[in-house]
Amino acid sequence: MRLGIIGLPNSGKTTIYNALTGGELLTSAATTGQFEINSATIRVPDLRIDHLSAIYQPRKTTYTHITYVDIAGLEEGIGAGALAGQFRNELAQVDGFLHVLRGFDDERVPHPYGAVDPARDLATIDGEFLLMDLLSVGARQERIENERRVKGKRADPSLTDELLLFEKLKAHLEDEQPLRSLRLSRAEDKRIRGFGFLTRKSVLVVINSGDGADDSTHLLDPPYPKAASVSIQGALEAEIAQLDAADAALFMEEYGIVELSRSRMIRLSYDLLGIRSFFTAGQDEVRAWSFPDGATAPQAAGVIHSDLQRGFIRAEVFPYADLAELGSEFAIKSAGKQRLEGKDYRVLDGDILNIRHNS
Ligand SMILES: Nc1nc2c(ncn2[C@@H]2O[C@H](COP(=O)(O)OP(=O)(O)OP(=O)(O)O)[C@@H](O)[C@H]2O)c(=O)[nH]1
Ligand SMILES: [Mg+2]
Repeated sequence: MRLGIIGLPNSGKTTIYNALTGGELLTSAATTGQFEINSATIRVPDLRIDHLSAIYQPRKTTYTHITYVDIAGLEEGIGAGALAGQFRNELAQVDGFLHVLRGFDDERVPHPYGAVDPARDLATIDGEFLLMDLLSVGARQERIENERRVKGKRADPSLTDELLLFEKLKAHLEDEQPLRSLRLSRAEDKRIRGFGFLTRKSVLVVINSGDGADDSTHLLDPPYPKAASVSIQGALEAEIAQLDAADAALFMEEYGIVELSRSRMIRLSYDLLGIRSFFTAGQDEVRAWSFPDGATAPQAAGVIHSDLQRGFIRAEVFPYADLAELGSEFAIKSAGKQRLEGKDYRVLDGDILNIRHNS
């Protein structure tokens, strides 16, 4: 899973990226501002895994991961500018966005529009993305119409449906609504997935609120679905991310920080993407696996290994919540809480699975 970090110049994208990843990338003060992309894969903190690890005492503990990509250089006008194609490619490839809005005031750091105004900045980039999607929709429509003209009756009949669907997308975008708020059938959604429309992707709005700012004052809820918001003292958390655990604890105490926004941000971005986790647990390894919401037991088994999906017989299942309550796998089994599930079972977030299979 890849999340792209976007936002206006000097909003603090690289700072937030550093806070998330503990990286030591140079912030814009020292880079050229050219097209530049950095990415880092980090583990998703999960208290359930910590707890499972304490119960099973495995040789190895494995968390799920998420990749953050720092995409520099987003500005008003990019939608129609010279780099638009290359930019759109990068943006289209991520699974969702982390949209950084500048909330901090600092005379030494110029704001592209002069004054701090997170709501305006959100609307600006949302507007650019609408425009980029509108251009992609138009380009596709043109291609379809060309094909129909050239091939006449030999043209694929499904192109007519596609043209209708794209008319619908266009009308919605022209109404200045992001595609994430357009209701589509499952088939329609699948049909447009490959186009990577920017306004259809989930977005976590992150307000970089500045030092000592009261977290709650800057919260800004985006006016569309598949979105959430969170605020963070970016510069401060980026510094803390460089410290070892003991120093970080001291630092947090000194500044009166109870909880870092970092973990909340990672969890929120994970949830926003609609990803769920199931676990496998034993003496060798306790491990979290991500799967898409709604996956069946064989599909979940396939996340572990394709052989397990092919040879799937049944899954032994019990929920993490039961284990947390009863304390051990032995107690789960004694209480009759372990179930045997077949091919149609839809795996739930927090299920602990043992796959029985033919090898
Ligand atoms: N005072 C203050 N300065 C910050 C904060 N966050 C970032 N900065 C500073 O703002 C400047 C820009 O931050 P970056 O993280 O480089 O911003 P960016 O969005 O990556 O910028 P570009 O990559 O050029 O688009 C740097 O000098 C940071 O040190 C903050 O919370 N408070
Ligand atoms: Mg940057």
